[in-house]
Amino acid sequence: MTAGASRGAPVAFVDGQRLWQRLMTLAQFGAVGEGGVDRPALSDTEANARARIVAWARALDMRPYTDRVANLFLRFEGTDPTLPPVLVGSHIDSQPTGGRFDGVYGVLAGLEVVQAILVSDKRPRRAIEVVAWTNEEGSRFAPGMTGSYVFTEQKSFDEVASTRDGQGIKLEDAAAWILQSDQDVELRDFGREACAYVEAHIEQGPLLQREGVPVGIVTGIQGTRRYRVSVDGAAAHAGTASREDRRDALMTAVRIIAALDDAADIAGLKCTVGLFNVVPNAPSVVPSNVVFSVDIRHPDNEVVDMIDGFLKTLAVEHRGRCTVSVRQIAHAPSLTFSRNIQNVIAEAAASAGVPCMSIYSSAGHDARQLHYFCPTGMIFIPCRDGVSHNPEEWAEPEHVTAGAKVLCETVWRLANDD
Ligand code: HGY
Ligand code: MN
Ligand code: MN
Repeated sequence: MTAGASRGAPVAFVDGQRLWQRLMTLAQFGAVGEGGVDRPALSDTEANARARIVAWARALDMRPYTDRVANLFLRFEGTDPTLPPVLVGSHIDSQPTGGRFDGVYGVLAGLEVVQAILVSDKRPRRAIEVVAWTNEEGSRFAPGMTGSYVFTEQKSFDEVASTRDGQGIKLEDAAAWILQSDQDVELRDFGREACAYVEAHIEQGPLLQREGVPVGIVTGIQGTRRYRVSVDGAAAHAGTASREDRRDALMTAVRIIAALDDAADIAGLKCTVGLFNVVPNAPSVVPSNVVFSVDIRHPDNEVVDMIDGFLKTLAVEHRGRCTVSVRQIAHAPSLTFSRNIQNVIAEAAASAGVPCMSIYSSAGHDARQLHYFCPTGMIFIPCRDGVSHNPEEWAEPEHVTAGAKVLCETVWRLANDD
């Protein structure tokens, strides 16, 4: 696919102030303290944020659609409705300690692209659909990326429907609740053809800031495997149970995690144990059960695969008198994005006069799933000191604007390709 040259792209009508205001407005939905956001997937705070975005979209001559996992599609019609649309977006759910930009930036920058086109009084050949994918973060329903996996038909609805959150609520019930709270939003099937997908996102790393470059053209995303490790021992009295009689689930878990951390250090891979549940979690009881998460990531698939085998070996080596089960809940190999889309982004940045550089993504994104569905690319903007998944997350207004301009120029080109 060769993207046509820009025909007077509406980039001049991108209004960074308007986009910034929307970002700050959306940050109020699930606001925590100064700048923090806790907006779980398919929650009432997300439903309210969703309704706000739908209202903005309707005022921009866009039509909302959704599907059974509550992905949100905001369609801006093109001159030829028969052509597959260009998708642009990200997610609006957040981590419990989220910030104002992760995910939301890509959705609202997409809305800004449409508003700039509308204000420019032009229409693209292809429709443009701004998308908010369901449950990207995976903090409420694990694993994440639900909406993009199911839309691209890499997972079936049935595979994800019975996923439960910490309160035992099923994903399908939470999604149904969102759908019934929608006002006049038409339901669509999964897997609808798309011409391309572009996602704008904060880098969530320090590189662009360190290089002083406002926009990154993302070359790919590192590979990952995610697990839940469950250790079963036996509850016992902290004062009377002898060391040799103990089946201490916590000490077994600690030995496994310490050995894994040493291996990750040697292999140079990112290893995170972010979730850790102890039962009965009582000071004078030897723990009978521990469940913890393992999130490993590395650009080299062989390293990720090597650690996969190593984790299972550790579970046997350190189990002592406990039993240990290792359950993989997600696996996504590292990938390289479409060269053509990267070129379109580079041309768009040049024509918009925005300096850019190539950059690799250490964070996961819905673009990973779209990559297997249609030509896909990503645009990064810097975030202060690379901080994200943290209330301190911050992006500079001029970078928010620069990224939206490059996104606008890119989407305009793709939506008018020959
Ligand atoms: O975990 C990730 O990489 C993404 O930010 N959810
Ligand atoms: Mn994100
Ligand atoms: Mn995130």
